[in-house]
Parts: sequence; C-alpha cells; structure tokens
Amino acid sequence: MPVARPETSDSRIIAHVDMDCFYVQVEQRKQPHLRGQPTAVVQYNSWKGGGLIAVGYEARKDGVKRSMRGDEAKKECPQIHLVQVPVARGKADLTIYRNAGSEVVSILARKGRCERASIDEVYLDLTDAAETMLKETPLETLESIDEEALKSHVLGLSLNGNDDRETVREWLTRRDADHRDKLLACGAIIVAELRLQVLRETEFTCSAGVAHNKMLAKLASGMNKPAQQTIVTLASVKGLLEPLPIKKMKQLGGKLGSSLQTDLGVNTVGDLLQFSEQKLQDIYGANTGTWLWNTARGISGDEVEGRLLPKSHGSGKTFPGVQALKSVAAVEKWLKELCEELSERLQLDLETNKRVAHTLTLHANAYKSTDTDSLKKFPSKSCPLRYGAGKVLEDSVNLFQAALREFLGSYTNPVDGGWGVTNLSVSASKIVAAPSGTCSITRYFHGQDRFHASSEQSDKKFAPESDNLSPSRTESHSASHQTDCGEGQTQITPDTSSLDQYETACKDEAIESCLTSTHHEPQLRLSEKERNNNDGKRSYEQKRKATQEKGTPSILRFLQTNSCSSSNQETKCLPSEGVQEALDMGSESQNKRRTDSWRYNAGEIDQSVVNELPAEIQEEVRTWLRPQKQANTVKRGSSIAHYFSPNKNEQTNLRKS
Ligand code: DCP
Repeated sequence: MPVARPETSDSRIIAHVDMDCFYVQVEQRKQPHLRGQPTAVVQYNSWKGGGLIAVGYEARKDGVKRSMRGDEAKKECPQIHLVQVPVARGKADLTIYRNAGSEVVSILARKGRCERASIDEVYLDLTDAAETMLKETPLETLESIDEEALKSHVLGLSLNGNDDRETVREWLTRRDADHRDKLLACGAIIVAELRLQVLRETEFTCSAGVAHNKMLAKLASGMNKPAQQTIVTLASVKGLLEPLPIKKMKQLGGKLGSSLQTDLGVNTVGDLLQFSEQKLQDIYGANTGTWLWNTARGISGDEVEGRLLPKSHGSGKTFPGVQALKSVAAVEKWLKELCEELSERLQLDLETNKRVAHTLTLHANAYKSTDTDSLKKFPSKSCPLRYGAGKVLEDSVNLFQAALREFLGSYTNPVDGGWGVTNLSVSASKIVAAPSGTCSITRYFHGQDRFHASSEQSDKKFAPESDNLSPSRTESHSASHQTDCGEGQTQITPDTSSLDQYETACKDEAIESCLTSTHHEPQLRLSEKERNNNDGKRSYEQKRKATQEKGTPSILRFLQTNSCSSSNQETKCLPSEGVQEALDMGSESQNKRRTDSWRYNAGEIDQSVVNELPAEIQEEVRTWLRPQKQANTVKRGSSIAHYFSPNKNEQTNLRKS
C-alpha cells in the first residue's frame, strides 16, 4: 500500500544513479578483452544457451534483448560473447556483483546521504552539497564547467542542435534562474563529477537522474543511457509525467494500477490528473487517494534513507518445468544449500558490519497436480531467526512444512506426490546493529550448531509473513528477492501469544518494503588485500590529482583513451578508499541506533544455554542483561533470545507473573 508523504521541500536535490548493463561491465572489468565487444551475461542454466540477464550496449545495437536466450542472441549477433554468471552450490553466485556494487556505493556516499536501492542503483540526497556549492561559488561566476556536466540532458530545454553544450552551459549558469533551478544545476555538476570518480576508480559507467525528489530522479536516470545524466526541472515535470503509461509508475505496476485502468479508465499519468483528490480518496481511501493525486503531479516526499547496506539477505533458486521439487526430501536438500548460503552471508554481515537479522522467512511457489484451485498461493512463513546454518535449516524446514500443510489444506504432515515446488527461497530481514559481543557469541553458536541441530516443533512460533516477496526475476536473480506487496497470507500457527509485537513489526516492515522495492543487496566489504593496499591507494590518488590538474576528461574520452585493456590493471586493482569511509559511516549510524533499537528480553534467555558458554561470553551476556532488568524496559518479541533456544517454562512463568 503506497504511503502519501507530503513533499518535504521542492528545493531538495535528489539523484538516482543507475549502473549501465551492470553485470556485463563487471565481467568486462574481469576480462578486459571483452571491452567494446558485444557481450551478455547468461544464467548458469545452459538450456538453449542460457537466459540473458544483462546485455551490453554493443550487443543491444545488434538487436539482442534481455528476454532472449543465448542461442537466439547468437542468431541476432553471431560475434556476441556470452559469459556465464558465476556458480556456487549449484546456483548463481552474485557475490562478485554485490561487491562491485559496494565499490560504487562507497564512492557515491562521499557527497551526501546515500541509499542503496538495489544491486546497481543508488539514491543520493545532494541538497546540502548543492546549497554549499551555490553559497561558495555562484554559478554565473564559474569559469569552467566539466564537460560531463555540459553533456547533461535538461528536460524542457530546447536545443537547436548547433551547440548543445553551450546551451546547457547557459542554462547551468543563468543569473536570473529560480533558486531551485540553480540548486539543480549544482546537483548536476556534482553528479557529473561523482560519475567520473566512479569511472576512474571502478571502471564502471553509470547514468543518473537529477531532480527535486526520488520519484522524478528515478524516472529520469533511465532516459538517456548509457553514461549520461538527465535533469528534471520543475517546469518539465508535467510534460514528463503526462504521457507515461500508468503501469510504468512505481507501485502502480500491480493491482492498484490495474484498478485505475479498468475502474477509472486511467491509462496514462495524464489521465489521472482529471480526478480530484477527494474523488481518489473516496475510491481508494484517504492515504492512497492522496498518494495518487500527488504522484500524478510529481509530488513525493519520500526521503533518501541513509543506508549503504542491504535491508535483508536472501538466497533462492527456481526449479522450472521438470526440475520442480516433488518431495519433502528434495526440498530439504535444496533448503540446506540455501540456508548455508544465507547463514554465511549473515555471519559475514555480523563480522563485517556488526549487524544481526531478526526474522527468517521462507517463500516458495508451488503447484498442485490435481489443482482445482490453481490460483492459491503458496503462503510465505516467517519466524524469529536463530543464528547458525543448522538452526536456520531446521527452522526453514519447519516453515516449509507448515506452509505446505496450509497450501494443501492438510492437518498432518503432507506426503510426497501431487505437488511441486518451482521456486524456493529463504531470507533474513529486520536487520539491526548488533550489541557488542554478539559476534563472538554467535560464532560460538555457529560452531556448535552444525553438530547439534535439535528440533523441537513445540518451540516454533510461525508468524504469518506479511512481507510477501515475489519470485525472483530470474534464476540468477533469485539469490536476491524483489519485494512486492501481495496479499493472501494467513496465520496458521497457534501459540502466537508472545508474538504480537513481533508480528506488528513484520507488518510495518512489509509496508516499508513496498515503498522501497529492492533486490537484496551486497555486503559492503573488500578483501583484506584491498583494504590494506595503501600504497596502491596513494599512487592512484596522486595520479587522480594529476589528471584533475590537467582537466577532467569526459566519460567518453576516458573510455576511448583507457579502454580498459590489461594495461589498466593498476586502476583495476585499486583499493577503494571510499569503502572504508562508507563502512565507518555505516557503523556510526549503527552505533547511534545501538542504544535505542536493541532490547533484550531477559526472561527469554535460557539460562542453561548461557551457562554452557565460555566464561567471558557469560560475563558479556550478564552485563547486557543487568541494566535491562533494573530498568524493566524489556519488550517481548524483539530480543536476543532469538539466538537461543527459548526455555518455554521460564517464559510462561514470566508471562503469568
Ligand atoms: N538482472 C537479473 N535478472 C533480470 C534483470 C536484471 O539478474 N531479469 C541483473 C543483471 C543486471 C542487473 O541486475 O545487470 C541490473 O539490472 P538493470 O535492470 O539495472 O539492467 P542493466 O544494469 O543490466 O542494464 P541498464 O543499463 O539498462 O540499466
């Protein structure tokens, strides 16, 4: 459900940066001989040459499209290079792309609040940077403007085709311009410089939209690709939005968009303008009505969230056609792979970023062979997340069983046959800063757990999963979910008395997820080697300064002169100085949150488990618990107890008292 947030200010400067043919660029950096060659990345499943998941711009010129399979692409473009996505555990491994995305984020985060929106997209709030620039250097006094900024596409600015860059220069430096346009001009200059920095330090090109809010910036970033940027002036908003098909708008691709089409005959954003806010509220409720009214006018108050790290982690796989999983044993086999991957990523997030996840969710798509109710969805299920691959697997298997019972309408454990699973994924969400010491404790449990995965069904509390993640876009992408706001999730499990707060939190999260639809994103990490390679960093820094002194080349010139041949290795192996910076930024905000977002529920921690811990960890746990007990401020449901097997008796006694 969209949420109408009032426009905080139309003087904000927001950029949306989107990498160009991202996986292809990552592969081309790895194999420089592919630079400039028609290239596509294909799924690891090689049927008919594998499905294309990313297509380079050279191949697009020859008519190759993402919807094609490798064999078809070869017919269109015989010289195309097809690179298979890396594989691990029998499924696509996106680590290399996640890490490449992290490099980019760390650079972009230098200039303003930065929100990582997907594996290759970032929002930036550049308001402060633009205001500072405007104060320090009035634009009309600027002597030289970077060529990259002069190549900007300014919506609504008529170009005569003779000297477009001169026309853009005039627009950027207009003395009589509205203050908001002046800020946009500053934003465009800053974004151009950032894109050049990304190119120099990572070898990746990106495109960007610069506007007064997130919605408009996102619409603009894809308008001129690759390696270009588009500016949305206030005057151009109406012309930009009016012709857009309603279903192309964010959050209108689903049921709401369909209802607008069928119930109101609204096919374009322009069609929506004829409805008053009151009328839209009458039909869709106050909140959605206002949101629709605002959207039609390009008004959106969504803030750029300061988030450099993923909101959740997911691991999944699709099993199309005959590959469908038709027995519980087959599902368990794959769940083991998925849970191990998820668990590794959770552990890495904990160690690298000091974050812990609270909620484990299982999603699947399934069919019944004798289906009278073919539209019935396989319900997603969630429960508190316990760390350790064995525990994650144990809980996931239980969630699957519960969901399958519900799907089949069975009260006992379902038997094999008569059903098939075509998509399976596990995800971890509600990620917050970890309290100090969690890392060592979970490592302890992690080690233990692989060998002692006990299963006590009675201890499980399956919450309905309201964060309904849709199937992944592609097989490879299934390691990272897209979020969609669907319906049809019901609660099946009794014994939810202690979960009220937890469920509410889950629902809030679902709403939030709907607002920022994401693929789930990469770890912000570099190898030790990269982090420690300070010498390389200095020499690059010196080079960069030298280049700047000579004048900044345009992105195209950069590509021509540095076409990323193997001689460019030095650039490629650069330590990304910004990553550490970004890590620091991340932990700073986490530290801030640490004090207010983490609550221990003393009553839920099983003393017998604590007593088995090494002495120093026992001491740590007791230190955490002491102030909470005294303050008596513990909340149920959101607690460190999820790392432990809860002692039901103690909890029951506590509730009674
Ligand atoms: N991706 C995927 N499966 C899809 C779509 C995309 O695995 N069905 C992956 C590969 C892409 C990356 O996500 O490189 C980013 O997707 P985009 O939609 O942003 O597309 P590209 O970056 O490839 O191209 P463009 O330059 O058009 O943005």
